[in-house]
Amino acid sequence: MPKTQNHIHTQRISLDQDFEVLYEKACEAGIETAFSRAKQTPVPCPFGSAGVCCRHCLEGPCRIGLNGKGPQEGICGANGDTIVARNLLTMMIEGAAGHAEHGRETALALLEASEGNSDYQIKGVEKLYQVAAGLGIETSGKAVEDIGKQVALKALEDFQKQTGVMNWLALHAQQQSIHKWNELGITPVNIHLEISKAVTRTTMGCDADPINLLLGCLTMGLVDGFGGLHLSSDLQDILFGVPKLVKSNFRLGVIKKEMVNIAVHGHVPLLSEKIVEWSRKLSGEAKAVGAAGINVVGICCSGNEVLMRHGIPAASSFSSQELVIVTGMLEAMIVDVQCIMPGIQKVAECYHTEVITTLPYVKIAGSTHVDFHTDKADKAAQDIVRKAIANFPKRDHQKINSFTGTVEAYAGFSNEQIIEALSALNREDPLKPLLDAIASGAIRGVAAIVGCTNVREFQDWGNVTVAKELLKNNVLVVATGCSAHSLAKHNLMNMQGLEYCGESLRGVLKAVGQAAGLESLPPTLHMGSCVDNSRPADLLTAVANRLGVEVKDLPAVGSCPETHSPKALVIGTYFLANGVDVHVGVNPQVSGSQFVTDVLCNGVKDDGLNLEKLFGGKLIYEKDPVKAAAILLRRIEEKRLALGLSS
Ligand code: XCC
Ligand code: SF4
Repeated sequence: MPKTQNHIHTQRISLDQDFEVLYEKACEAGIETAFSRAKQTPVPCPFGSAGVCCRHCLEGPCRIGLNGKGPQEGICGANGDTIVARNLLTMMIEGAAGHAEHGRETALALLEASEGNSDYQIKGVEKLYQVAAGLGIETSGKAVEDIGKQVALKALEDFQKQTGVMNWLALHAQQQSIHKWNELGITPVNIHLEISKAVTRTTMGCDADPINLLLGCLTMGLVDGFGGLHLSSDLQDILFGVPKLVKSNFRLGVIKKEMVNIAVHGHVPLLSEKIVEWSRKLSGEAKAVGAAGINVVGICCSGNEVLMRHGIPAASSFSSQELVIVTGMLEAMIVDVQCIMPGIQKVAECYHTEVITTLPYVKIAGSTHVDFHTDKADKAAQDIVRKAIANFPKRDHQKINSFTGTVEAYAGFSNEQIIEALSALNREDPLKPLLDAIASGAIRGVAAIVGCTNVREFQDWGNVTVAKELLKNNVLVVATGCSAHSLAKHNLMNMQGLEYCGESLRGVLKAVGQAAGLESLPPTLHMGSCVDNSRPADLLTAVANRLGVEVKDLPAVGSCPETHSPKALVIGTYFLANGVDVHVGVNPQVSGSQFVTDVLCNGVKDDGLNLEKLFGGKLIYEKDPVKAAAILLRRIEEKRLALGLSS
């Protein structure tokens, strides 16, 4: 397979045959999708790709000539290093802002639920107590709602406070790390302040020191990690409950011909939770129009959220989202925020599918809009589900493509679930079996495969290949986001995939799984959505604390083989700030500055900023997933050696 990869890449779009079929069908019908649009612009703009195009003021746009040829400064005198670093920071801001908004909306939802004027209740009481205790909130003798309100106010404080350290950073970070970040002056104070400051520093005539701009990127990484990921996951667990082991299905066979099919797409689970609830309650109405019931399927991280908590099956990751409509069996695609291709509307117009947007600041021209508020969530969800039901009789049966194949997958691996599974082996010290396995070398290290699928990449190939290479070499693999979707589809989250694991890893997975009442743990553990990258981070922190070392010392790596999103870049930066090596398989658009490339990837010798020296990890940009896995394995072995673990 690797030898023919390039050939496949130009001929095909996905490792998933079903999407190949739908892509051909779309092409034949003259329906444009992201895949066909990508083929129309086969070569991305070389200046943008190198990060040297600046549009920060009306004197420009300016661009730096590539390979030293042509102008080397913009009109204002900004050089290539500054422009590249500034553009990188702009991407970080976009990513962090998205996750921070996610966190803020969830915090408001918790506040409203606590005050009793909302359609939501607190379901994760145990998590609430745990988070409250971590924040130093007195809980004894207080009502759950009262504690919920205090926690929500603490979260909102992270968007307002003008001095000190973000509450959620203090809650989750290691002391040594905070100390390091303080010394570098990169510790965020509050989320909005840092985002606003970062936007300011990227504007024309402000920060023109590439080192300082890169430090600004790290601050955004911390804002994202603590104010976006951890804050969102914690509060979602409080509102909706902590995920537990679930079994579900992937691939297009999850769309059922006889059912009213509703796809939930986007990120914040406030909406999708209610859609799941009302789809169950209104199934009688679906029967009245001749359907067998209502079937909710997931796309992107909304899909991951309802998979983790309700076992809702998953239909598609990011890059193939439009093709789900081409099945001709989708009555509605309900979206909230992030990663929603505007292209879905045009595709939907070729079918009976209704695209329904739900947030006042995320609309798509031509789509239906139903405003979604937490105090009227039930009403909105009912309206939306009823719209889907009403569309069922409008199907064009000539245009239907149904698929029968599904792949079983386990998910729901919150840290709480992992600890519970491990504690079947050791009640007093649940982490010990994991630590022993790492120490003995039965598990060489831990890798988180995260991020997206990307229309310009051969879908699933990078994610699956990196995972298989690491599994073969006895690395414990966890996954989130659309990467998890790739792995699940290709049997890496069911027992069939155990054959890809090295013998000693397989032994550990079986021992833990059997103690917990399963045949084995699956080869890779689904830890949730992209904001749930907080979960592997927490797992690493727990392991490091238990060993009395720093996260940077652990044989742990992150890999983002097929990303498309600035969110993935900023998540990666959060892990870099914690000293974890991060692989990215897609051009991070910094090659226009040798300096920036060196700081991120190679280490700068005599300068003030050397990521690896300062934090302990670096960015690894490698397109070839097999080579990337080899580099990650090398890094794992280096860290094992430094820790004095068996070779
Ligand atoms: Fe978006 Fe989260 Fe990427 Fe998937 S993985 S394409 S960001 S949905 Ni986060
Ligand atoms: Fe050109 Fe400077 Fe304006 Fe950027 S900020 S567009 S480099 S003049």
